[in-house]
Amino acid sequence: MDWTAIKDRAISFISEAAHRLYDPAIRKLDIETKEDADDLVTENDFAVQRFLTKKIKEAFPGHFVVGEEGEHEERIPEHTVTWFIDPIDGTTNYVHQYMNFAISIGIYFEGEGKVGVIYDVIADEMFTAVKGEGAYLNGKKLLPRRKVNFSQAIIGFNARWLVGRARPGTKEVFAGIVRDVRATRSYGSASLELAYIAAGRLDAYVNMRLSPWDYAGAAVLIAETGAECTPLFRGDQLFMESCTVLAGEKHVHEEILNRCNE
Ligand code: 2AM
Ligand code: CA
Ligand code: CA
Ligand code: CA
Repeated sequence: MDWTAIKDRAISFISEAAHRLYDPAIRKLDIETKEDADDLVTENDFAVQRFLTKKIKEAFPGHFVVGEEGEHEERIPEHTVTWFIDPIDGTTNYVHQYMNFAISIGIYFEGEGKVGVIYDVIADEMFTAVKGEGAYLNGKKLLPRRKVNFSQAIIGFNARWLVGRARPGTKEVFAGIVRDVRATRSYGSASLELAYIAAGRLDAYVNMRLSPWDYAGAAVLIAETGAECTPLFRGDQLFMESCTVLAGEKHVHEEILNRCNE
């Protein structure tokens, strides 16, 4: 399989899809809520999902698509190339801030991440990776992550979720982590925050509950820069329905993992 060619197609699908998100005037149309009053979705989430799915199915009829705004009943067939797509990652930002939202694609085969493409529409930053070929930002190769001292680490997380969805004891552990690192950040788009680890802008990112389309693409970028992406709790498994996620430069990742699993 020519993963580089498939990556180039993914880039062109995303670039085309992004056009419908450029106009701030249409972004607030038809806002609905999902699980709770703060879990937003817009008509454009569905429109981008439909557009990408159509493009993928036309170009690669045998491939399987799993997307946030799609139907999920079907099991992923074995030996099938699977595209995990998040049509808008950071919908709250899309609605309220009109920055820091992305279109994310991760392409997997036989359980392995092969391609990751994440596009920050407003910043015009295209993060791409093909397994074994390195990770890139707007065509420029990202350097392998070098060791970061914990006391100098910048970590990203959503404070509201860390408090609201923590397991017993986790809040206290995180209070210690927040004290010991250099700074914390929260951008509100998991795929971008994870891509920032590959780009060296964040040294770790934690989320108490993500779905595969949130991190599938970024996990390929992260692996290509020698960083780690795992569940936060030992024994959990990525790519289940929803999962905790801890990604980071190896040393920082290990420190957080150890503290959370003691
Ligand atoms: P979304 O915008 O595609 O829903 C916000 O901290 C980040 O978590 C976003 O990347 C958001 O993706 C993701 N997320 C995953 N599940 C969510 C949920 N139930 N409610 C809000 N954000 C969610
Ligand atoms: Ca959502
Ligand atoms: Ca998402
Ligand atoms: Ca989404």
